[in-house]
Amino acid sequence: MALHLFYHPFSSYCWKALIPLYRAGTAFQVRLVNNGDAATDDEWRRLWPLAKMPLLVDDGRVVTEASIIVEYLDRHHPGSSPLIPSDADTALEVRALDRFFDNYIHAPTQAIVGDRLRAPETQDPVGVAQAHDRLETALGWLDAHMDGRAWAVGDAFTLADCAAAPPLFYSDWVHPWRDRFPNAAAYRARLNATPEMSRCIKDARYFREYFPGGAPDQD
Ligand SMILES: N[C@@H](CCC(=O)N[C@@H](CS)C(=O)NCC(=O)O)C(=O)O
Repeated sequence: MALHLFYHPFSSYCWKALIPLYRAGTAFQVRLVNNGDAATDDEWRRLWPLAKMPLLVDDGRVVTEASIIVEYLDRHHPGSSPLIPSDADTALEVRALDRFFDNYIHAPTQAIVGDRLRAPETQDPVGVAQAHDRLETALGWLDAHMDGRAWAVGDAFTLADCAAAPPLFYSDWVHPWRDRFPNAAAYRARLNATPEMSRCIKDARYFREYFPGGAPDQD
């Protein structure tokens, strides 16, 4: 099989790449990393020394960064509806929202989780407080943006929604927010109910006990 995805089922950025694969029903070779298989981990690090997942390899072509993987899949292994709109200005809006979700929802969520993995003497309470503030501001903006909308941009599911679904899922675990931002919460629920996200959530359930600080007993 030509298409290989190096990933872990519990990784939020990997969900972002899995969503378009599942949507399109694209067959791919599962390459589980950080899961006890040293040979696969070595191959992953050799292909991408920064050792970030997801990593896509298509017939030897290495594709890094989740946003680029989604765009690559949309171009080379498309589903029935495009994830990047054909209208150039709408495509810019989609990419802007993709950056919003990565930089202002995903990054602070990762910062809070990452801090929990540090030894107490190297923890960074100031950075964690800033991450909570950043999340609160970003979610407030998103709540107003989602008023009257089903998806992040226009009427169709796009790259922006692939970017939104994983960090909206996990951010609520570390910074419970759903009662304060009802439009964003309804959007999160809509995303979680898609077949692709339902599959990601189900496949990751086994790993929940490893969530730093403990996973809440809810999706
Ligand atoms: N900018 C990267 C971020 C990917 C990322 O942070 N992936 C995490 C998992 S969610 C990872 O690789 N963690 C492993 C590590 O940092 O060692 C992207 O968009 O793909």
